[in-house]
Amino acid sequence: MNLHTTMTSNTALSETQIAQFTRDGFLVFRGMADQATCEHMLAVATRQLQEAAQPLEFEAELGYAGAPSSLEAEGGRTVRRLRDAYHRDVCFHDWAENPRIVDKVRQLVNEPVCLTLAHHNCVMTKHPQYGTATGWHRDIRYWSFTQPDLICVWLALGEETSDNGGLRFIPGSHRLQIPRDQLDDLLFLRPEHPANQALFEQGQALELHQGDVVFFHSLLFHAAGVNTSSMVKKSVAFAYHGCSNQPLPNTRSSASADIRLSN
Ligand SMILES: O=C(O)CCC(=O)C(=O)O
Repeated sequence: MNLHTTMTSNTALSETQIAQFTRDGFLVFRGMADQATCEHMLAVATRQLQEAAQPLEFEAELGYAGAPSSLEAEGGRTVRRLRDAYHRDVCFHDWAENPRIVDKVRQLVNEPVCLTLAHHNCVMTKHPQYGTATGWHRDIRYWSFTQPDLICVWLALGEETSDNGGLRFIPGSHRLQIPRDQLDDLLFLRPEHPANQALFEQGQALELHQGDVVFFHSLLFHAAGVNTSSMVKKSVAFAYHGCSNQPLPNTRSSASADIRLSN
C-alpha cells in the first residue's frame, strides 16, 4: 500500500505536506486525536444511537444497493449518519472547531476558514448487517458552492479497514476532468463504464486506526465497502472551505449555517 502518512501533528503543515495535498487530494495524520477524546466521542455516539437521537439519516432513506427497502422493513432503522454533530454534543462541536484542524485547513485554502453545516457535520456509522457500500463519488455532489473546493476532515473513532467498510481513495483524482457519461444520475462513477475501469484499478484502501484523521478534497473520488465485522464503525466528518468560497443562493448549502473559524 502506497498511501503516505503524515506524523502526529501539533504543528503547521510543511511545504511538502501542502504539495502532497495538491498532488494527491488527501493527507493522513496519525493519532491526531488522543484515545480519551475518541473513547468519549464513541460513548456519546453509541448512547445517541441507542436512543435514536434525532436528527438521523437511515440507510433505508439513502437507498444504496442492499439497503432495507423502507423504514418499516427488517433493518429499516439502521442509522447511516448521526446528523448535525456540531449541535449534538460539545465533544463534536469542539472537535469541529479544534485549532489544529482549522490551522491546517487555513494553510490548504490559503484564506480564512469556514465550516459548513450543510452536509457532513455528522457521525458516520457503518453497521455490520444493513450498512451499505458507497460507490465511487466526489463529495462535491453534496454541496453547491461558487468553487468546488471544500475539505472533508474525517476522524476514525476506531479501526477502519477494508473489513469494516473503510475508505478507498483514487489518489490525484480531484484533478481529473471526468466526462458526464462516465457518471450516473447521482454522480457516482458508473461501475460498468469501460473508461472507469482504469480509474477503479488505481483505488487504494486507507487503513485508519483510532485517532487518525484524513483531510480530503471534495473532488477526490472515494468509495467504501460493507462492514463484515461485528462492530459498528463510527467516524466523525466535518467539511470546511475558504470563506470567499460562498454557498450558491437558494441551495441546501446556503440554507444551513456557515461558521467562520479563522481570520
Ligand atoms: O462510509 C461510507 O460508506 C462512505 C462515506 C462517504 O464517502 C460519504 O458518505 O460520502
